[in-house]
Amino acid sequence: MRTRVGIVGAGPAGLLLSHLLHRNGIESVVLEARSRAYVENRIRAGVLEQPVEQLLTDSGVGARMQAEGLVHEGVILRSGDRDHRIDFRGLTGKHVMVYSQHKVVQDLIARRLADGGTILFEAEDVAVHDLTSTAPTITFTHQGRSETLHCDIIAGCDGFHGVCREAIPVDRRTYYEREYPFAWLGILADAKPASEELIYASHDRGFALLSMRSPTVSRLYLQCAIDEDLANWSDDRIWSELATRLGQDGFTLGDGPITQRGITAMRSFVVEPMQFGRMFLAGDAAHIVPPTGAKGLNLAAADVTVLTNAITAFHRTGLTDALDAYSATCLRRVWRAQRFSWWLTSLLHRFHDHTPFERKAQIAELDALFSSDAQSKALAEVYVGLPLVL
Ligand code: RFL
Ligand code: PHB
Repeated sequence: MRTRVGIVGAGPAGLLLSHLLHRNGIESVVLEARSRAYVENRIRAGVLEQPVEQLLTDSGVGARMQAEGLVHEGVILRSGDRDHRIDFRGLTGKHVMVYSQHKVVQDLIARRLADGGTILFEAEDVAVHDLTSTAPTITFTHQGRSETLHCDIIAGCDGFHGVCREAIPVDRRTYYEREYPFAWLGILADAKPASEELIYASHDRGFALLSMRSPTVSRLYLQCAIDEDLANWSDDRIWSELATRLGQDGFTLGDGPITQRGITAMRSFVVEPMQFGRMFLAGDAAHIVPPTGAKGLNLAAADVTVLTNAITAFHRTGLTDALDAYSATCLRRVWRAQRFSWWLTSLLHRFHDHTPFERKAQIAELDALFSSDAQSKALAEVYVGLPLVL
């Protein structure tokens, strides 16, 4: 088999890249380890920055998002009995869109297939080769047959646990990493969201987040121990802990059947550079942010925008300048999002290794944010989304 761009991974990064390349007349093949049903139902992110919403709309895959997505013009930060609303519209003129990642994935798959694109699901034993040559290859097994995909360029969009990043020789890459001493327990529930806007709550018992997927489906998270056992969390215990941490006079959470639950580790991670020879990493394959800033999916969209531009320039002129600059171009925005996600995580969570002094300083920092338009605006500017290409 031969194609111009071999893409490993049919998450948001790989699918959007394939779609954007197609719009520029560049052919690609996507190889995905999981089944179509699996990737289309994997519950993950829910907040799209305005530039990402715009990208999906402008590239012709935004119709369902515009019909079903929820426009949010602010978020609420809650600390004890104090609320502070970050007014996105007032502070930046922008908003975010609450729309499930798995629907973005469904929309992109439907569109790629309608446009005649090739996505090979359940591709096994995917491996990348000859990365420093001008003719790299990907080997894999599909429907029991061993295949070799010859390409000009490989895009490693295979997420944090994929194979592409690890194919970069150890002495040609640097990992920057931070782990956090807690995790998130997340649920999806058939319950009307108790607030029209997201609530990020800093509480003595730990952080909690109220989010949503639709006017009838709530998405809620609790800070929990890193080695938390889900079996210890009955539905009653989850709802009661959420009510305690999100609770305030006059605020009732409401409840309903929990339809999904899971534990998410919290990590900050970047590989530099995000490229090796003719292979380019995008999305979670190259970087992970803790979910507090809602940046992961959005960063993936920014990376593939830069990569599409670079591949298109190469395709049209034969020049590799933009490809050579890919990593440096992406990393500027990646590190801005890393800093933001780390900072918001540090501000809102309980750290059990904090000294009393550090805890007091954390509360004072929240107080300063709640009292300052300037600080609120700085938060809002990054939350609604920096330009996709900095
Ligand atoms: P993905 O989505 O992990 O897709 C990678 C794909 O590669 C496949 N794969 C392979 N395919 C072939 N061969 C192999 N060897 C392969 N190995 C892996 C995988 O099956 C998969 O289909 O990475 P991508 O495309 O880079 O997208 C990144 C986003 O998924 C991720 O950053 C976000 O979900 C993070 N995230 C959030 N991001 C936001 O922007 N806003 C949010 O509100 C938000 N909330 C979240 C989140 C992530 C969460 N979890 C579960 C980690 C909330 C949570 C709870
Ligand atoms: C979500 O709705 O899943 C969500 C929202 C905001 C975040 C993280 C996750 O910061």
